Amino acid sequence: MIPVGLTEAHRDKPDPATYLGSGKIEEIATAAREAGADVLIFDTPLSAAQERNIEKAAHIAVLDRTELILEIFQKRAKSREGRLQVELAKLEHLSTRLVRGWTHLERQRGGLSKTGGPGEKQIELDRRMLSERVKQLKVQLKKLERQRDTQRRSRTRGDQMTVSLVGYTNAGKSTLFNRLTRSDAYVANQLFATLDTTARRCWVGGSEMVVLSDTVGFIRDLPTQLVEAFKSTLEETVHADLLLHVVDASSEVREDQIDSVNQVLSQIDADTIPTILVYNKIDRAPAAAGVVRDEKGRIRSVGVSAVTGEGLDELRAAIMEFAEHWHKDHPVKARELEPWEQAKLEAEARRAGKPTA
Ligand SMILES: Nc1nc2c(ncn2[C@@H]2O[C@H](COP(=O)(O)OP(=O)(O)OP(=O)(O)O)[C@@H](O)[C@H]2O)c(=O)[nH]1
Ligand SMILES: [Mg+2]
Repeated sequence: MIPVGLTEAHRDKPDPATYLGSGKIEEIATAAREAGADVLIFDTPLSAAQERNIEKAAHIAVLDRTELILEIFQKRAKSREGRLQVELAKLEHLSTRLVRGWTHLERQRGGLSKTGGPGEKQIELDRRMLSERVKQLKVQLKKLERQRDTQRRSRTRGDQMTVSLVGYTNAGKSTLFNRLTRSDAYVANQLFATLDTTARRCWVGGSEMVVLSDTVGFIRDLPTQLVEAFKSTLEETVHADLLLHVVDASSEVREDQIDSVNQVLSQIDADTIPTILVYNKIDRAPAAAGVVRDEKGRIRSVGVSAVTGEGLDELRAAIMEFAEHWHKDHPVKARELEPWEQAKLEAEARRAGKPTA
């Protein structure tokens, strides 16, 4: 998709039928025709009726914000689970549209006849096929979810803290993940580069390792259908002992982005998990490296650059501090390690990002 034009419109109250006024729609339609555009994208959710009415008035296809996000997710989805989750979200979205179209038809008929015409039959059929497919998808996803659960249990040995990277899309989570775990998760200057959760062991100090997960990025007004469909991927986050909330410190709207992320976190019941704010990209922001504490001495935020590596030692130390507290609540029987076990642990730590001094 290549953008060919951008228009802003200010209205106190959106028109219930067409969202914008007819003059504005006319203006946009003309601009779109001149630019040779194939589709109009609205950066706001539209009702099914609004979308249809604008399409009719402007003679051009219309996508709303929810549909745009769904399209991008569909492009990015690579794993089987990711593809199924996106398909589910799209169908759930479609079904809300069909239902609306349905009540719209019913209203037109004024409730005069119970036996509908062909329009009604078609919608009924579509709806039945849709709900069949939705059922299938949910069964398949449930199966994958159980596998994921088993994997998670086998990964977390019980004596290792789990840490999840969360944050606005494009904040630099995957870059940080790669840097901390010496891996090569996909990094790109685009929205929703990551759709699947990856987890690796990550060394944070001494012989301490945590399980670090890289997750899907959030965005303002993330469609609820997507949050629903991605629940099992997001579960990884919900089960974490600690969240690193990665923020693009160089963004002018970073505070809004923090709010949006917090909103999604509360949607998935992850807002009570201890969190460190990680201000990333300080190489191009006026933010400082290092730890900021609140008045009680608790860690609030850490400034880092995942690209230059600045602040990463402090970040590891901050995680280590949490890990020490965590171990107090999760004691395991300690015993003296054999030399070969010590060597094995050391090798593991090096693979998990411990620098060779
Ligand atoms: N200057 C600078 N750029 C960074 C830094 N960290 C990440 N980036 C860039 O920011 C862009 C996004 O990075 P990603 O790691 O893919 O971001 P993400 O948070 O994983 O994004 P999603 O997976 O889409 O949610 C890439 O172009 C990175 O190179 C940093 O510390 N400094
Ligand atoms: Mg990513």
